[in-house]
Amino acid sequence: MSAVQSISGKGHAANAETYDVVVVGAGFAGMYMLHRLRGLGLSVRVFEQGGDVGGTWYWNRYPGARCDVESMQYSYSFSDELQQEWDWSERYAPQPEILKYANHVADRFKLRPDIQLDTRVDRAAFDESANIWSVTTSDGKTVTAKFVVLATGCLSNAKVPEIKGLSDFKGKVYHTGHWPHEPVDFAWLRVGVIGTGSSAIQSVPVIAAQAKHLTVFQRTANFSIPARNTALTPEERDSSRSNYPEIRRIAREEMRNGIVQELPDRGALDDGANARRAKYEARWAYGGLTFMGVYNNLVLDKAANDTAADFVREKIAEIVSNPQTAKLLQPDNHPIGSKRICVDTDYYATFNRPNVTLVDIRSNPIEEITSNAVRTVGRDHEVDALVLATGFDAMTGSVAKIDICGRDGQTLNQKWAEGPKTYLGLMSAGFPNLFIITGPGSPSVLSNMIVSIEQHVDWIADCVAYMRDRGLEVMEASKEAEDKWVAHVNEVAHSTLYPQANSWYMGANIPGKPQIFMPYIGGVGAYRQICNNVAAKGYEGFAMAAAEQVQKMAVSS
Ligand code: NA7
Repeated sequence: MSAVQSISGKGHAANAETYDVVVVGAGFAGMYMLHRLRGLGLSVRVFEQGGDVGGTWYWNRYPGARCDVESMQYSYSFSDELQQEWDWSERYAPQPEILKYANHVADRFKLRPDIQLDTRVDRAAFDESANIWSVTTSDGKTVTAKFVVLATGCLSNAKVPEIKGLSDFKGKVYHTGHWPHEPVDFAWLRVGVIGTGSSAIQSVPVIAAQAKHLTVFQRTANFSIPARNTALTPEERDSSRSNYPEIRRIAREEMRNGIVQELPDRGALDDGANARRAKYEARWAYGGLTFMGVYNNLVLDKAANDTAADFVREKIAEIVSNPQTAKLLQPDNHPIGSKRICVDTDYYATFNRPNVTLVDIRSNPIEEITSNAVRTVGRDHEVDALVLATGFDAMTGSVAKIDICGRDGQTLNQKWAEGPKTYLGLMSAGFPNLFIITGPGSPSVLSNMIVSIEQHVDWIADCVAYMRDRGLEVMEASKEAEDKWVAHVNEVAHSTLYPQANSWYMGANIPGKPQIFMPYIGGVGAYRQICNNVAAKGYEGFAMAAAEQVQKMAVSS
């Protein structure tokens, strides 16, 4: 039974299918959104560009791909049966297992009948006279819906670099974010990997073990912490499962990044050199993203940050035998943690292998790619296959690919031309009834994504139910609330060291993209509280309309 009975369909093709909600994307966000909306009795259509569910885990199937958040925490919490029955095999789940989990969720909750695969959403246009969205897909069809939810993912628009001659290369070219579904065999091949972000750091050790020779082209060295990945024992799984209510609560409410960890009670300079070193050693031995949680001021105070950065640089020098290679691998142009810290298995040690070469393309840039080589100034590096580990047009790229037209004919791309503007990351003024999951202006990529996805989905579902119960038709972020939020996001970001790096958080990896710090850095706990307070005050900062009546809500301060 449809909750929004008043859809008129006025002005639209008589035969257009009509839904209460269209969801774009069937990754973890889109699947849970579908589940929640169906639970409200709404009619929902999910369009997914890929050939199956799973989103980022469907596309990112490069060798060595795995989550950098521990499995027992990178999982849905909305169903206790689900979290009790699923067995994660390793501390950090490999991509095939996460994809299997996504498929299990789709089957277990019978989501598939409402998901249309292999279908890209090309256009969404809001009809102001009917208060309805028309959504046009790559199969040439148009459907209408009261609400549209963009569950398009933050890291799903793979970025192919504009390097001269790339199309002339005779060998195979792969992008880590768009990896083939068939097995790729690098045995006996000379392989080149361009890029040294998280995807390269995970794949380089695996490719090096297969390839005849591997050449890694590095523009910016990155900080990486050993994962210390290992099989999970039944006891470890049971321990998490029996404590899940508390683990999930702490992740949501008390942690900045949605990952349960011991919270530091002091800054790096409050300890003497020996005590500090002992703490860094302990976290290095423990492994993983929580390294940045040793002290409470590592992303706030450059002097504090330097102590952690120096420690990791020393570790790199200890691991890598060739001093020149070690020096190149030591990051020197950004504070540690200001780019997403990487988590690896044997990355630095891979450069001790006789079949691996590191090429510094910062001081000696790639000039072009020829039919069989990557040409840097004065040298051809011959390769048989190329792996582009060059990242994504993050956070906004997938949204920008859809032609989204809001009030007064304005497109979202026009509105965001100087950087994304949202209220709470959830809505953008001028685009009524259009929600974004983990969009710019929310903690999103700075957090355990599943924690942030569940929070947004629950908030959106509750909001739609609130509107239904009150006969409200249209909801829209107010310009004033949005401006204040954008200023707040910016202010919080600039009180940290994050903006000092040319990161994809800033849009700095895409030529011409406005450089604005996109995610909200205030922490998932504080952010959740803000969103809850907004809802408790009748969706403060949003305008809501019932029939012809528009209630202008007070603007959040
Ligand atoms: P990232 O982290 O954006 O890394 C991309 C890498 O590719 C990075 O080293 C870039 O160097 C390099 N790059 C990008 N364009 C070029 C060109 N044109 N020439 C040479 N090198 C280039 O993407 P990942 O896929 O590794 O990881 C993304 C996130 O996914 C990660 O943070 C995790 O959250 C999961 P640069 O730093 O720009 O000098």
